[in-house]
Amino acid sequence: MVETPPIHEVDPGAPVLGAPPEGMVLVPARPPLGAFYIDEVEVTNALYARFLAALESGYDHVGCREGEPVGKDHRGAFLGDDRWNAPDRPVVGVDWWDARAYAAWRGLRLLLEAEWERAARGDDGRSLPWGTDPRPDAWNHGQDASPWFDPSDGHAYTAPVGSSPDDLSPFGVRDLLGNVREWCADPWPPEAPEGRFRVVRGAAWYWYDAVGEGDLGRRTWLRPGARSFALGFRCAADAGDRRP
Ligand SMILES: [Ca+2]
Ligand SMILES: [Ca+2]
Repeated sequence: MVETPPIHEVDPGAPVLGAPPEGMVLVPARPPLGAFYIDEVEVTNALYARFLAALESGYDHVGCREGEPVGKDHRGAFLGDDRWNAPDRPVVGVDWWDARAYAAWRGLRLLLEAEWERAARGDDGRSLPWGTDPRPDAWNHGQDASPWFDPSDGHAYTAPVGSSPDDLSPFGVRDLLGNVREWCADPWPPEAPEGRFRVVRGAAWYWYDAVGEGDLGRRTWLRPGARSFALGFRCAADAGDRRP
């Protein structure tokens, strides 16, 4: 497993050069995408709790309010449920607005779907992190029959982030295949800039993200206000030098 990364403040107006911010990895440029940094692991409950604490201490998230429903407090839907709330597990029950607000608080942003795709599938467009052969023991997934979760991979529900050593992308990003699905920035359908839905990528520990269904090409979409105990997110930032 990977230790929960510390929080980092990144000035979005400044080019980010050199080594990636701690807790993030660099994905090199491949036109039309520039180089970008991406969280190595899904945003954890520990980090999200720091965002909630900042809100309670008066942090004004005015910069992330465009289009946001009025009065949101950004508290996840399952804060009182011990199955999901260990500090090292991915935060779940957060809607798209929550995810975007958290990213803005860190000085980061949500991933474009194309960036998620590049980070996960690498230069060869692989369907699974290790290639093409299904490996049911290698990632945290569910099953397509009741009770919908599958503990045979070592985890019935969400796993501590980075618990599946082989769910590792060519660039060193963990759990893009499984654990929780992840909000992306993009509206869906893409031709509608203010589309009714937002793109969700990856599979998760629950239900239809069964081992036979889940691969890195999996895309779903949900209304931006949707919350799920199988849905979280991670953050990204431009790597200002656009180096190859
Ligand atoms: Ca599982
Ligand atoms: Ca994931």
